[in-house]
Amino acid sequence: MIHIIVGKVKRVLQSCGAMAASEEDVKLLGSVGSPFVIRVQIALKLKGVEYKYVEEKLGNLSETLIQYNPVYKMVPVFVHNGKPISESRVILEYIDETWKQNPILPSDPYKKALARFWSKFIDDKCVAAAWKSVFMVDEKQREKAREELLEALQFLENELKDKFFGGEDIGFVDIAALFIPLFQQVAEFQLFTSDNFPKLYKWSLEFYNHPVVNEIMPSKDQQFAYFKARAESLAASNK
Ligand SMILES: N[C@@H](CCC(=O)N[C@@H](CS)C(=O)NCC(=O)O)C(=O)O
Repeated sequence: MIHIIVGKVKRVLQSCGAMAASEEDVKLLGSVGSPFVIRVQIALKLKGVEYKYVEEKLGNLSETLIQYNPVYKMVPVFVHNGKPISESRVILEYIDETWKQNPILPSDPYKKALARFWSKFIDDKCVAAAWKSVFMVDEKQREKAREELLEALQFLENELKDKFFGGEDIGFVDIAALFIPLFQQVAEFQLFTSDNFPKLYKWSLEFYNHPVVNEIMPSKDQQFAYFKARAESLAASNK
C-alpha cells in the first residue's frame, strides 16, 4: 500500500517538475552567423534547454534589443523569465549555473579561474586581432593584426593538452574558441594547418564533428552573410 502512495506522490511531483520546466520563459535574441550568439546556442543545446529564438538585424537592432542591452546595443541577449543578460561569456556562466546538467565550467576553483582566463584571452587577443586582420582598410595594419593573431594562437596551441580545452568533453573555453575555426572558414588566408598549429587543427576537426556543434554551426553562406552585415554595420558606425 505504502509503495502505491509513494508512487502516486512521485508522479504528481514529476508532473509539477515538467510543468515548471515548460513554464520557464527562455529567449535568445541573436543574429544568424554571429559567433557570440552561437556560443549561447551551443551551451543551451548541450544543456537541453528549450528556448525561443528571436532574430535581430545587425545595424538595425530592434527597440526591444536596445531596451534589454542599452549599454552595448549588441546581440546576444538572453532573457530568462523576463530578466535580460548580455555579453556571451556572462550568459554562458549564467546558463551553467542555472541548468546544472552537462557542466561547461569545471567545479574546481583553480580550473574554473583558468577557463575564465583563457576565454577572456580569446576575446581580448584572438577575436580582436581576427576582426582587424579582415576589416582594417590598410594592408599594413591587416598584416600586423594577422601577426598578432598568430602569436595569440600559439598560446592556445600550447594550452591544448587533451581532446578539448575542457578535457574529454567540450567546455567553456572550447565554446569561446569557436570563433577560430569559424573565422578560418571565411578568412581569405590560411590561419592554421596541421603543420603550423597541429593541436589546434586537430581540435577544430574534433570540435566541428561534435554532434551538438555540428547541428548548430551556420552554413558557409550564412557565415559570409554575417561577416558582410557586420562589416557594413561597423562601417556605418564609424561614419
Ligand atoms: N562582447 C560581446 C560581443 C557581441 C557582438 O560583437 N555582437 C555584435 C554581432 S556579432 C553586434 O551585436 N553588433 C551590433 C550591430 O552590428 O548592429 C559578447 O561577447 O556578447
